[in-house]
Amino acid sequence: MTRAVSRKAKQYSELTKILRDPIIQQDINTALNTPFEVIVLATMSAGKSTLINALLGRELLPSSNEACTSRVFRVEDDDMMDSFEARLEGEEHFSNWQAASVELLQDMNLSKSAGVIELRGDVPKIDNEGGKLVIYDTPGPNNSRDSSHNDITFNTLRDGNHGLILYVLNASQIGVDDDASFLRELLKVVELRENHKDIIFILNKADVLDEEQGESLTKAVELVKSYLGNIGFKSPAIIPISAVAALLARKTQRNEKLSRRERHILESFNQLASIDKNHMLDAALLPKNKKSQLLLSISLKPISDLSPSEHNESIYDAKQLSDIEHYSGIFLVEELIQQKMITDGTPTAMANLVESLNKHGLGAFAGLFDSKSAPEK
Ligand SMILES: Nc1nc2c(ncn2[C@@H]2O[C@H](COP(=O)(O)OP(=O)(O)OP(=O)(O)O)[C@@H](O)[C@H]2O)c(=O)[nH]1
Ligand SMILES: [Mg+2]
Repeated sequence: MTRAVSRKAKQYSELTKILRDPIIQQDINTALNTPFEVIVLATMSAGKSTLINALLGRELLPSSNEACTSRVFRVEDDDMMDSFEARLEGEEHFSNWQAASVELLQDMNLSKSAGVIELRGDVPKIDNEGGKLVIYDTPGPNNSRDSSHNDITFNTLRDGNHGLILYVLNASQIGVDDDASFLRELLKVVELRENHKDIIFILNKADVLDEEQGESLTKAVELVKSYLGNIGFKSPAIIPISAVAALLARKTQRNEKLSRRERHILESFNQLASIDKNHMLDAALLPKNKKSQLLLSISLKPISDLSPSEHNESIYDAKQLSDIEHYSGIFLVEELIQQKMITDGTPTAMANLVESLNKHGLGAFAGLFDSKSAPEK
């Protein structure tokens, strides 16, 4: 062992003793749990809430084909929780945490107070590495019946510090006026503020395109690329997905009951997935190396289990449901979020950690967390 390595090993062991102090522990936990914030934006009914529900693997956020979300929902990922809880910000304080259900969240969404609705629980496919994932659902700002939606969404965007913006486009309405004006406003905010790091465009409802009728997904992605380019988004990353396909597959994995209509839709996704499960992923537009690296990570992931309940009534096996998830394109969105958390979130969390060590007069240990000087295994 070189002298430098033995010095570091000694420092690690000294640090372990100091770390038993509960105040220091709490500060370090806070630093390591630095939020990595993802904000989901789109005009009304593009599928923001459905996409987030797909990421949660269950139906919680209210969604409908009319103007729906009327306030900001803040979802905090907690890897240690096995169910979701929700609370509502009132005039003076938050309500108590309650077990989350779609009914409770619908009531909260309709309640008069204007505060944020908070949710916490485990976002199943994302590990809180490099920070703690926080996802914001926002109201579509183009609601002519309620102009407050525009203010709510833009204030959340301007005030936030978002590691990633997911902008959802509706494949059945590419290039409509409301969307173009929202995108122009978004571009202004992004250009003015340094706290918005990256945008990924999600082409949702890609399942509505009928390839046999000449509605090619690859062409739709090209169309979106030139549409975004004309607005001023150069070299956009565009990921086609079907949030509904992902959500229905995951609800079935969890043994949640589907309506007759949902079962019917799921069966159509099952058939599409069995013909070509890579349809969405192939059409995704990302830098070539990045895309092959993401696809490789996806191919190495294990198949999600079905809910262990003996009464899992699904007519599909675990492989079929995993193929529908794969077909939906959701894995690419999840892998991108996860990698972004690691590459962008980790340095922030480490900087916060070093700051908190300095605050406790432990600056001498900061070098242990600098990847360049840490001893190799
Ligand atoms: N075919 C299809 N329909 C979808 C998909 N995702 C969402 N939808 C439907 O689109 C409608 C609107 O979805 P929401 O998730 O409520 O949309 P939103 O963007 O949250 O809308 P607001 O909250 O009003 O801004 C619902 O009826 C969804 O079932 C999809 O991938 N494919
Ligand atoms: Mg919504």
